[in-house]
Formats: sequence, structure tokens, C-alpha cells
Amino acid sequence: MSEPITVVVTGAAGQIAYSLLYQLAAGMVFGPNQPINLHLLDIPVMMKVLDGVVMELEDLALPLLKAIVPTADPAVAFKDVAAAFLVGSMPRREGMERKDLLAANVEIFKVQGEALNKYARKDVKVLVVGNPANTNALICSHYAPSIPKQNFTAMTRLDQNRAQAAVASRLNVQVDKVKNVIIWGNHSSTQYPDTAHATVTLEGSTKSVPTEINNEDWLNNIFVEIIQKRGAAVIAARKMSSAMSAAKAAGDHMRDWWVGTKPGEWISMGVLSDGSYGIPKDIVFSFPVTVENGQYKIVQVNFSS
Ligand code: NAX
Repeated sequence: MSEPITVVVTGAAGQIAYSLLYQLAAGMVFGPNQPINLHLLDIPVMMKVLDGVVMELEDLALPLLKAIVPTADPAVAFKDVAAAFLVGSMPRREGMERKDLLAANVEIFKVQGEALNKYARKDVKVLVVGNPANTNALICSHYAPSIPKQNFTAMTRLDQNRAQAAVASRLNVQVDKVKNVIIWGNHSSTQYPDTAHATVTLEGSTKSVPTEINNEDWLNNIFVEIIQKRGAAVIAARKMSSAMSAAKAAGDHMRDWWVGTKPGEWISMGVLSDGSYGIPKDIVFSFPVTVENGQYKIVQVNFSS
């Protein structure tokens, strides 16, 4: 068994964290041989709720979970962390202007960036889930200059999982038969889910998704809109935003970043743009990537083929 690593989850008393923490404690993200210390950060008024979460984590009786530290202090939360899930952010409330939301989140991610800079491991892997995730990741990295900018990523894996599931359902195959759907952009209604290079395994051989679906209107319009509006559809039905699926996606993102992607498989992550595909440099944007030895690489897809 390895030495424990320390993992922080912010927004730890919230609904995404509630589903995420079990995956972390059960070894589904960092592997079955990797013990962890969990640091749980939330705001002072949520400390009582967080106590309940701690009790439940204890009651899981999971051997990989070595220590649990609930706190409202970023200095404690980010101490020695090897992986950070930044889930907590200021939600947009009725009547709130976008600029108010941005201002509130700049403050949160400034404080957390500074704490990462000061207290975290320099090789910490940071996944920002809290919206607007791309902007928050960029702000956070700006305030953590001692940590490489490549270590800050934003989540579009939920969109990828939704897109993969929608294609699989359309083709009536198991979801794991569909690969390399790409999410371009941001986790918002402006994202572009792209199946142009996606493949599906049918009776043991690899086929092109666009060829198999053979319906441009569905692929270019209906499917795109379904994925762009899926979050809103979940809210309309559940009266709350996606949580179980968002937590699963956060686990998938970090696991693939930690462990690596499978040969021939791409995943989508919001990462610092290197100018690929004409996207301005130094903004956080979702690209297809592969991961090896803990380092991701933007896939250079050939669009002329
Ligand atoms: P909840 O409102 O259930 O939980 C958020 C938690 O964050 C609360 O406990 C709150 O007290 C805490 N919090 C607020 N400010 C904090 C701070 N400064 N430090 C630490 N904790 C703080 O929201 P939940 O449903 O868990 O969603 C969390 C975030 O994920 C939201 O911003 C949401 O928009 C975003 N999402 C992002 C997705 C993505 O694909 N990137 C998909 C799902 C989700 O919508």
C-alpha cells in the first residue's frame, strides 16, 4: 500500500460533493491501493452540515480513507494537497447580473488560488467544477504562480459523458462502445459537442459514428441542442442541478488525468489553450486530450480527412 495522498474537495457540504466523496473514499478515482486523507472545505455557515457529511464518511467504513479534515479555513484545506476538486462556487441567483456572479467568483477563486500557491504540493492537479468553470480555473491559476498553469483544468467531462450516452442510445449500443466524442469550448450552452471523429464498435469492428447514424440533421442540430440544453432539462425535471452525474464526471476526469487514458481514446478537458485550432492562447478551453504519465496533450485532429 502506498503512502496516503491528501485530496481537497471544496463545496464539500453541497450536492455534487455528496456523491463525489464516496467515489474518492472507495478508491474509484485514485485506485484501490491509494489511501487518501480527505480535506473538506466549505463556508462557516455550512460547518454543521459538514459534520453530518463527516459522520457519513466515517460510517462508510472504508479502509482507504485515512483522515478526514472538515474546515472553513483555506490554509488548512489546501495544506499538502496532491489533488483538488474545486466544486464550491457562487451560484447565479434570480435577478443576479452575470458581472455580479463573476465578481463573487473572482474573490472565491483568488483566495483558493493563493492558498494553493502557498500550501499545496507544486505538482497538485486542480479540477475546477464550480461555474463558470473555465474562467474560475484561469483566475485560480493566476493567483497560484508557483504551480504550473497546465495543472489547472476545468470540467467538460459531464458534457462528454452526456454526448457519449446520447450517441449510444441513438445507435442502440452500450455506452462504452462509443469513443472520441469531443466537447469544444466551455461547460455552457455555447459548447460544441462534436461527433465528426467519434467511433462506435459494432460486432467487433470500429465504425465512424457519423456514417452509422447517417442523419446530418440529427447530428448537427438535434444532438447538439440536446447536449447543450441537457443541464437545463435535468433542472426542469429534478428542480435541482445535475449532481450524481456531475460527481461521476469529476471522478472520471481526475482518474484519467491521474492514471492515463486508454490507447486510441481521447477525453475532453478544459485546459490552457496553446493556440491549437486557432483558439487564443492562454484561455481555458475544452479540447480533446490524451494523458500519459500524468501529463495531458491536446490531440491534433485532422479535419481535412
Ligand atoms: P451546491 O449549492 O449544492 O453546493 C455548493 C457548495 O459550495 C455549498 O455547500 C456552498 O456552501 C459551498 N461554497 C460556496 N462558496 C464556497 C467557498 N468560497 N468555499 C468553499 N465552499 C463554498 O452546488 P452543487 O450542485 O454541488 O454545484 C456546485 C457547482 O458545480 C456549481 O457552481 C454548479 O454550477 C457547478 N456545476 C458544474 C458542472 C460542470 O460540468 N462543470 C455541472 C454541474 C454543476 O452545475
